[in-house]
This record gives sequence, C-alpha cells and structure tokens, in this order.
Amino acid sequence: MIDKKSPLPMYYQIEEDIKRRISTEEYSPSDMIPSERELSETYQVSRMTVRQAVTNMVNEGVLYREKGRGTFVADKKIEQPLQGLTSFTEDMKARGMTASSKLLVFEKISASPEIARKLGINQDDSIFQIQRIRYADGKPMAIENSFLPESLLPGLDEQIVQGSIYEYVEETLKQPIGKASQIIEATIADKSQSVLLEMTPDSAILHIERNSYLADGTPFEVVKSSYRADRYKFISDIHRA
Ligand code: 16G
Repeated sequence: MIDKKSPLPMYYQIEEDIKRRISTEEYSPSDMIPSERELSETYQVSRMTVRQAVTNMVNEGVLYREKGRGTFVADKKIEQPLQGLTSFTEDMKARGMTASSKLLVFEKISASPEIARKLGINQDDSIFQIQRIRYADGKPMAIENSFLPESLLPGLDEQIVQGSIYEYVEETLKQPIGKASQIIEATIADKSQSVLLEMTPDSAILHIERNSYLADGTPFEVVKSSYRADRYKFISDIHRA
C-alpha cells in the first residue's frame, strides 16, 4: 500500500490512503480510526511517520482527537460557494441542516469612524451591534459580529435576530438585498473564540468581513465573522479573462 521508493513522503501516502477510505465510506464520520500502533503495522512504517500523517489530518480538520479515547473521522466540511449572496439560515436550509443562533450581544451604540464610513452614515449615528454564535444542527460554525444602521432597521429587536436578519430585511421591511463584498483571511482562534466555538486553543479560523448593500445601493450591514476552518471551505469558479 505504501511505496517506500516513491518520491512522495510516506506520511503523505498514508494520508492519501486514509482519505481514500473516508471517501469510499470504509471510514464514516465519527468512526474511530485504528490506533497508531495498528496503523504502523498495517503500513509497515514507524509510529512517528503515522503520527505525522494523523497530526496533519487533524490540523486539516479531516480527523479529530479525543483525549484518552482515540482519533475519529470528522464530519465533511461545509462547502460554501463564493457566488450567490445568501444568509446563514438559507445556507443551512439548502443543506438540510437547521440553523440556530445564540445571542451574545444586542446593543445600540454610536458608530465608530470605521463602521460609519463603511455604512455611509455619520460617525456617532446610532447602529445595532449584534454578536451571535451560529450553529448548524447544534454544532458551532461561526461567531458573527454585525453592525447595522438603526435608521434602516428601526424595529430590530433581540427576538428577530434569534432568527434570520436577511429574512427580516426582505420579508418584513420589503427591502431587497442587492450585493455584498467580502474579504477572507486566515487567523488563529484567540482564547474567547476557541471557547465560544468549542475548539482547542490556537485552532485555525477563517475571518470574513462582509459589507452588504440593498438593491438600491444603500449599505445595510458590516459583518465580521469568525468561521471554524475545520468545518468550512469556500469554493469559487473562476474564468480566464
Ligand atoms: C451570513 C453572512 C452575514 C449575514 C448572515 C445573515 C457570511 C460571511 N456572512 O452568515 O453577513 O449577516 O448570513 O444570516 O456569509 P441570517 O439571515 O440567518 O441572520
């Protein structure tokens, strides 16, 4: 199974073999994979080589370790297309999953210079700051920090933001949403993010800032989100110009 003469490192060949077994469903999500000792016997390599392969796959989010229990196959990552402006609630529904939120902060504050500029309002104008943990089928996916001008969403309250903000904007306020621009950056979870997202400290995070506009071009939200990198990947189709 492992070609020791191959220029491909042995740990890499083991990773590929375990991934193949996951894709053919020989190993399913939540299954425990064989121990390091068993894997080193199967592949006829040292335990150090096996450990390297397993650690790489844990870092990639393909496997996860549970102290004192073993190493398990993780759920498949959510594949999020980068085209199409959708809400978290819609994204989860499209996958047959249920979205839920835990509201951490709901406050009316004055806009900072940065947020005022991005929302096209005056500094110190009133905005809502909303912080929510977003869950898919009860599993934490992201922390969202949203900033929305009060003048555009005057009736927004704690109950509405437990559900879908986009639905409120489009269905209740009858304001069609037009477009958004997004920046995605890699970061490492800080202490509080890792607690809120139920990750081990220093796990990888995808930080996304989205600035969204109504169909008439008025900016209506700035959202700074932290997504679990082990549960999310972003996919885009690109065309040669
Ligand atoms: C998505 C958006 C976020 C938006 C939210 C609305 C990203 C990076 N973020 O999570 O900007 O506020 O959906 O979701 O995609 P909701 O309608 O379920 O409240």
